Amino acid sequence: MAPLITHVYTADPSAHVFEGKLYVYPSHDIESGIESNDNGDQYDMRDYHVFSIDTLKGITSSDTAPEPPKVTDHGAVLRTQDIPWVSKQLWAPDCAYNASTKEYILYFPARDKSADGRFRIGVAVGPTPTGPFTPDPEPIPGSFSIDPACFVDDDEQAYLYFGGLWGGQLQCYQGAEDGSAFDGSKLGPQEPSSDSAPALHPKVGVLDKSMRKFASPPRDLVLLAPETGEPIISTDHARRFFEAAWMHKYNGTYYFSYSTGDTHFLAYATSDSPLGPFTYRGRILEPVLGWTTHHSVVEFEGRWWLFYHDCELSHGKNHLRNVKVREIFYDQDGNIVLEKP
Ligand code: FUB
Repeated sequence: MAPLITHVYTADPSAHVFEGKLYVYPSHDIESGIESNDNGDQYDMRDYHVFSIDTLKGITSSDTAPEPPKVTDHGAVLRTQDIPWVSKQLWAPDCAYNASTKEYILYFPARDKSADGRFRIGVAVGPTPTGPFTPDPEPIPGSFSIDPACFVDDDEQAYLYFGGLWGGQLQCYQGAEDGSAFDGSKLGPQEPSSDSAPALHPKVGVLDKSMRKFASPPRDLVLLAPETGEPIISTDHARRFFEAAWMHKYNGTYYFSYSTGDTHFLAYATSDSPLGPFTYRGRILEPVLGWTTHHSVVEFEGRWWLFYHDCELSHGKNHLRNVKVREIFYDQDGNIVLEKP
């Protein structure tokens, strides 16, 4: 599959169907000249664009598109300078519809203006899927780390999944799963590393009716190894959570998918509850060109799609990425597979 969007660099695509149309909320990568490091400082994004796609019917197999889908760029809908609490780095966003208030809510992580530049999660609210979005003046109270993904269940209860290691700062909150204690000595590419220490878990917060606040403090979303029934251990880098949380539901089962970071897989785990525990199930995607891998899964026009990114357009520059899409399938046991069973 060729890059979906070629006039700007895009990454971390969160895809949703709103009002019958497919909308993609990605990061907007730019070259700002910051040297690459394991803290992710080179990901120095300053605004968000929203894109829409009327149909994906031209895509006839998993990785070819005789007629590439027409993608509309709705322009920059939110900028760093519009958001009072943000200092820099508008990272991977998501969007959700609040049916009770009839508002679209853009969720985004960014560094705040504190001395250590903590990542927090903000919201911006608008009347349509493309905004205009007005940011709340403060981040979501009690929010921390990166990569928010909002999942609204069939009963309209909304959940916010989030977290990211190393540059995403999740390791700074060890021992305080609700984010109430921050350890600045753990900033940077650090995490627990012992065969007896569990990996750090992603977080989930139950949102209140406004979908702009947590109803209760965030908690660990526990990921279990199927062979032990115990939490995945910290040295299991091929399966431990790193970043890029996403939740979807298929046939009544909750699918939590994520990036394994330094092993570059998109992995998934399943549960019968949106709050877990989740049991590791397998990989959705093998490593792509570029260090990061980040995705979303969405049903559209009766088919299931994986939106993801790689670095084809920039010939492999890790911080200049491009969004792609391919069809995915489920086998008879509910496993995600890339080829039609
Ligand atoms: O785009 C910046 C960061 O890179 C995201 O927040 C991570 O998921 C990774 O894709």
